Amino acid sequence: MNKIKIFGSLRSRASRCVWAAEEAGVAYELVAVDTGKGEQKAADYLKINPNAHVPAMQDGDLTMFESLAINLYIAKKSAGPLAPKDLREDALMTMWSMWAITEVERHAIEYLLHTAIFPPEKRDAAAPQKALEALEKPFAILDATLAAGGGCLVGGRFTIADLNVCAVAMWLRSAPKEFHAKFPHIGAWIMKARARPARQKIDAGN
Ligand SMILES: N[C@@H](CCC(=O)N[C@@H](CS)C(=O)NCC(=O)O)C(=O)O
Repeated sequence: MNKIKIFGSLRSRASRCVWAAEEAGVAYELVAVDTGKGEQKAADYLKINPNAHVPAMQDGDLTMFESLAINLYIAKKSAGPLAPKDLREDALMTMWSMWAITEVERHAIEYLLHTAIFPPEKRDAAAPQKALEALEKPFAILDATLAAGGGCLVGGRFTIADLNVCAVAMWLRSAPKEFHAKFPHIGAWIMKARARPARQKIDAGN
């Protein structure tokens, strides 16, 4: 089987795609694009991802951007347990992936920017609390869904829906324990996901 190419680094959202490829058993090559050096703006890379972001993915003549869409593709390419087994599961896995990006990621990134990424002088002291408040509603929905689904989002097994949502929810790992205490099912689900051999490989390489 030809290797798919994943562009980026394990310190970027490309790690989500590497995690998916490892879980799915899809052969891949991680092609280094270092955003710290501005390599996402190089003319050759812009032909692959005109958004000047990582990750991007190439499989033969298919080129994709958007990490969670790439992951849905990787799961379906593998046709294993990570992938939807029918149209209904496909619909739900797409729904959860879009939900993670629209309802969770924008607040999670605000939290990270103002607690870790921005230099201290650029941080807004009120932003982390505001982000956590905005996350209460989506996290309550996620927590209740996991409680009802036996610790999984779709189909009673670990799927690309869990991986995609978890990869985003993990960004809140440094949030205060009072925040996490409100969502015990999310905490248990993230711990289980982190213990998966495919995820451990990513964390070890990071
Ligand atoms: N929605 C995109 C976001 C991609 C994104 O913003 N990637 C970051 C790295 S994690 C990036 O390329 N940053 C460099 C830049 O924006 O110049 C996805 O999930 O793939």
